[in-house]
Amino acid sequence: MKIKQKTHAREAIRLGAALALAGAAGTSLAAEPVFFGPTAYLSAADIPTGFYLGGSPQLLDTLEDGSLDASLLGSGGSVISASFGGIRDSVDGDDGVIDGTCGPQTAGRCASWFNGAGSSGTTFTFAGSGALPTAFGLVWTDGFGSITFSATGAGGQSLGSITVSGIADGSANATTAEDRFFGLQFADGIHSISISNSSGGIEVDHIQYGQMGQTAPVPEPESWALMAAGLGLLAWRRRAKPH
Ligand SMILES: [Ca+2]
Ligand SMILES: [Ca+2]
Ligand SMILES: [Ca+2]
Repeated sequence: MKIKQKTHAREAIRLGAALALAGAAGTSLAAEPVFFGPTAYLSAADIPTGFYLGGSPQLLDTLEDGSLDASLLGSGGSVISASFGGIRDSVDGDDGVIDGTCGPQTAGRCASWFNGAGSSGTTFTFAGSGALPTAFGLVWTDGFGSITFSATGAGGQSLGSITVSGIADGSANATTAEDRFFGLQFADGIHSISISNSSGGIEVDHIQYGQMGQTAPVPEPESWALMAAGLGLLAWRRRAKPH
């Protein structure tokens, strides 16, 4: 009997921990910026799972029509296409084939956005009608050094930034294995996103926005196991309770 009581006490502690975890998951529903990336991106199929509600953006601007969509205001650079020659670097799939490049070999295709001064950065601001996007991202396709991605909210407030290094391959010849998606979800609305790199020019593509998908971080597998154990114990206790 004594041993059994001890076991119950231990299980009660486990149950308490599981419920505390569940509570913590609940509080994460409050609006906080969630950064996505950098993740490899060769076509729109590489948009991270859960980034958009329903899986698709409201706008995905490949820039292949030679201009930035009217719902976006771009500063720091401009759209470049065939006339720019061999150093333009578009998302790989924009020429219809994932083959490690999207550049000068494909006439009339493979447009991107280029800013010769990467350290001064490039900003895309939502200028459309209607509600601000709650998921906003782009694909960095070329540059040197470290990369910084940041965003602002509805009131112009900073939503934070991430800086990463070790991604740039040092080639300016439209190679795509280095290309990375950067994005941000923020339930209260995102006004603009900015990206810069520490030296040389910067090139981006697939500027995109929509409404955010997944609204809370997915618990780690151990947390799921613990919660399942807690719920299982609850069920057992209900069954075991004398009537
Ligand atoms: Ca290609
Ligand atoms: Ca493109
Ligand atoms: Ca590249």
